Amino acid sequence: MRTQVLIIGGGPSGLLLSQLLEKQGIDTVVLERKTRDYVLGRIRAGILETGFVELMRQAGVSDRMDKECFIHDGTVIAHGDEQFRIDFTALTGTPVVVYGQTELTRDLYDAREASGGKIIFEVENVRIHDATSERPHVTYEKDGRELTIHADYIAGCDGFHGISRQSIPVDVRREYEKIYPFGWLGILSETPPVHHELIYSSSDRGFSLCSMRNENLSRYYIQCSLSDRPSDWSDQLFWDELKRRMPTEYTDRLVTGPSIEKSIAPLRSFVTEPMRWGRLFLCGDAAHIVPPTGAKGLNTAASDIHYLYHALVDMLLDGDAEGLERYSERALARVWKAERFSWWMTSLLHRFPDQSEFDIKMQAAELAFLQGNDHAQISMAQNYVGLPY
Ligand code: RFL
Ligand code: PHB
Repeated sequence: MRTQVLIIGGGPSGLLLSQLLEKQGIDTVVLERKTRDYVLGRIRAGILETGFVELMRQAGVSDRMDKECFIHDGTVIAHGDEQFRIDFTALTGTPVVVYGQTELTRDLYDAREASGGKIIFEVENVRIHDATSERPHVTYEKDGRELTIHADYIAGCDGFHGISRQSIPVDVRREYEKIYPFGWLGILSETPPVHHELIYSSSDRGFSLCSMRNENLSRYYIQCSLSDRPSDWSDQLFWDELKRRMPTEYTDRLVTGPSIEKSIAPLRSFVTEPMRWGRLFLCGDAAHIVPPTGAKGLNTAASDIHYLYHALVDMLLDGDAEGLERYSERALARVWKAERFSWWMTSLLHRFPDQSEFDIKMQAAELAFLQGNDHAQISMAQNYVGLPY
């Protein structure tokens, strides 16, 4: 088989790239290790920058999102019993959009399937060959048979644990990493959200976040120990701990109920450089990870897709290679800013095991400064709603 762009990974990055390219008449094949239902079972991002929403519109897959999403003009930041609101729209002219990664991925799968898109599920042993030559190809196994696809270009959209990044020789790759000494325990529950906007809370007992998917579906997180297992936390224990970490104003209003999903995510910052090796281009979590505190992971994947999509269109339709040549540099310039913001929000709002009394005072002073200073709020809001592409 042969295709113009072979995409490894059928998560949001790979599907969005495939959908955008096919709309321009560029042929793609997507290889996905899992089943569609498995991919849709992963509960992840909830907050989209408007740049992402715009890409979904360009890809022609925004109808349901435009109807069902929620626009958030701001967010609440709480510390102890103090709280303040960052008004994104007043400070930057731009809100953020609440629409779950699960729904967005479902819309992308539906669109690819409706237009006969080639997505091959349950592939194993994907290997990239001759990425630095004019004729790269990929081999994989499906139902016990080995198959080969030749491509002009390969997009590595296979997430943090994928094979694309690992295919780049170690002497070419430079990796930067920070592991945080805690995780997030998240639950999804069919209850109305406690507040119409998100509440990010820093408390003596650790961080918590009240988020949502719709009027009757709430997403809550609490900072937990890396050694915790979801089974250590009954629903009752989770709700009790969440209440202790929220401002008391909200605890009486919190509607609790059975969790329909419960999972723990470790927190990590990670970047690999460069994001290109010959004809292989890395996108999204395959190249970088952020802790979820700034809601930047999926949104940074989207900016990679924006740069790569335009670069591939310029090359394949007009023979202009400039975008591909500069892809890694352009993508990384934005990635590092999202890394900085996510690290900053994480450092500001969590309790660290080795924190001194001084460190805690520094966090409190920084929160007080953010609360009282318009310039600090503008900077936070600009980063949260998304820096320009
Ligand atoms: P994904 O979603 O991991 O998809 C990669 C796909 O590749 C497949 N795959 C392979 N396929 C073929 N061959 C192989 N060898 C393969 N290896 C892997 C996998 O099965 C999978 O289907 O990466 P992608 O597409 O780059 O998307 C990235 C986002 O999923 C991620 O950045 C976000 O979920 C991060 N994130 C958030 N991002 C935001 O922008 N806003 C948020 O509010 C937000 N909240 C979150 C988050 C991530 C979280 N967790 C669980 C880490 C909240 C949480 C709790
Ligand atoms: C979510 O709703 O899952 C969510 C929202 C904001 C974040 C992280 C996760 O910063």
